[in-house]
Amino acid sequence: MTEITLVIGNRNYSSWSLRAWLAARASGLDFAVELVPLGPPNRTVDLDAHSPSGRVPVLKQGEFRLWESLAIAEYLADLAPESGLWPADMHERALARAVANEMHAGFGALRDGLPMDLRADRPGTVWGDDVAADIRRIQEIWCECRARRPAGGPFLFGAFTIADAMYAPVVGRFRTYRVPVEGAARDYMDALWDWPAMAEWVGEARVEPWVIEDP
Ligand SMILES: N[C@@H](CCC(=O)N[C@@H](CS)C(=O)NCC(=O)O)C(=O)O
Repeated sequence: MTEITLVIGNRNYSSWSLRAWLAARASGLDFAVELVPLGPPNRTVDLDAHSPSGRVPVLKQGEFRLWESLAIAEYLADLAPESGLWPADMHERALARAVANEMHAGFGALRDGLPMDLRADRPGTVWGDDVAADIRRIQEIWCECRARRPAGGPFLFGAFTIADAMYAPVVGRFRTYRVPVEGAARDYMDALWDWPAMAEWVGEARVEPWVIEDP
């Protein structure tokens, strides 16, 4: 197979890159990583040279370019159908797609109000009603998925799927901003945070040199 390269942004800040990278890891496929530092004053590369949308992540394979984290994850699932990136059961798969899409298309208040900054610890952050509504809905999704007691692991549909990749940056945000989370939602958060691929990404984020003052 032609080599796959995933172009990502700074691990500490680039939540969409994290999603695609986790999906790539879970696919079991070999892939290379090219990191383009984002944000002033770190940016030295024109993203348009890599990405039709001017955004990361981008998957490169030969001449092929694929942007949009969810499309990248879908492509990886097609390349590695045995990896379980989507649940095998048709109804579970449909639900996994629904919650993954809900994240990809929504929760703008949370994404704007509590930006991903994995290294940071920001107790005392105050957020508005729109962010609180996003936080409530996300915990509802997590608890409903876990309440169905999916077999195969501690994730939303049991074993790790693209749905978990989509929510991984939210776990980082909830930790950074000390969002109160209890019960099944807390167990899910802890499992995702401790997942070896997530721990590897966070470890690398901690030692990155770049700082974005206002992510
Ligand atoms: N909907 C896109 C969002 C991609 C996106 O917004 N990426 C950010 C980094 S997390 C970016 O490239 N920003 C451009 C910049 O910082 O200049 C996806 O799912 O991949």
